[in-house]
Amino acid sequence: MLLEDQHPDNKSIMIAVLGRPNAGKSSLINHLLGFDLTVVTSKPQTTRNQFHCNVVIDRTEIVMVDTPGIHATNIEMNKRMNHQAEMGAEGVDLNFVLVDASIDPMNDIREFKKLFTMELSRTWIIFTKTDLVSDAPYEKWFKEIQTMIPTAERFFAISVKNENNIHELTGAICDAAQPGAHLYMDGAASNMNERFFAREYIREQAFKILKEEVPYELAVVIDEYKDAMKMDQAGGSHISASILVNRPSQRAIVVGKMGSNIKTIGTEARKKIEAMVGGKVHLNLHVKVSPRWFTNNYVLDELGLPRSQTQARVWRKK
Ligand SMILES: Nc1nc2c(ncn2[C@@H]2O[C@H](COP(=O)(O)OP(=O)(O)OP(=O)(O)O)[C@@H](O)[C@H]2O)c(=O)[nH]1
Ligand SMILES: [Mg+2]
Repeated sequence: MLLEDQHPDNKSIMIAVLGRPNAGKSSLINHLLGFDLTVVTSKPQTTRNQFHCNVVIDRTEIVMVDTPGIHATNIEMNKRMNHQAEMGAEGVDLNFVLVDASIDPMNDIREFKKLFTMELSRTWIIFTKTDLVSDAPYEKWFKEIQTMIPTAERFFAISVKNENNIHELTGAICDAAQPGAHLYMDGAASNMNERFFAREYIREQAFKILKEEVPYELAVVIDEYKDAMKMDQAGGSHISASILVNRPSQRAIVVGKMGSNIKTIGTEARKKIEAMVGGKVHLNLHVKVSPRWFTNNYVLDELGLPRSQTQARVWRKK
């Protein structure tokens, strides 16, 4: 479709969805999309990259930028995750700062403010998980937040579990959208491709079944992606992926007794990838020990986590 062919009543808005790890950013995005595009788990630091998640309601295109939760860290990968969140907020029309209402929200927002170094443009504060809170002083919290984030213009107290204020939030987003062309004229759900989401869905299953530090010292890289549609290939798509771990003992945990863990990860991820591509998928998983992969530039680049410009300058000076 050509730009000039777009409907004259089209509206559009781009929103960065920001906050601390586990605040409910990806859950809210999936809820507004109406399907599970981005990965949600009960563990903090699930989202590692910033990317667009798009939905069109009536004639309004809403582009939500999912971002990693901002956290204090000395680990190279995690610094780059924080940088991804700041990149996600660049040039957007509106920021949502999500705050979990169920655990010490004011402490959470102070930490966020300390670690998020960018100036926030127009911002709405979204208190999340209100189903877990019986009575909370949202108005008072919001007033205090405004002293830290002067661009915070309003707040919503929501829950994706019981739909509290979701309808109101959706209406307010559509009202805030400005007349203009849709960015994704072909109706694409994301700026990331199926290869990216295949990687995410494999990692999601690993995050769900593995405990303690293993999920954080694990990454997935796609070694081969043969798309049945593109190659006109009967019998489905073929995907080979490596699950990288830091230590040999973690390899044994990921594989599990008689291969039980890797089998579950593979089966569950395959089902989700098949639903995404709308066809049969053959998924081969390998577990590889790659010591300290989370400090390795090549691996981090492959994972879509480039170093920040400030880091790059420091590196070049040496
Ligand atoms: N009870 C309740 N739980 C919620 C709600 N929203 C999210 N959660 C849960 O909170 C946990 C974290 O949700 P995510 O959406 O992954 O949080 P996130 O902010 O994207 O986390 P990171 O990607 O790690 O930064 C999951 O277990 C969700 O099911 C809610 O409205 N109510
Ligand atoms: Mg997330």
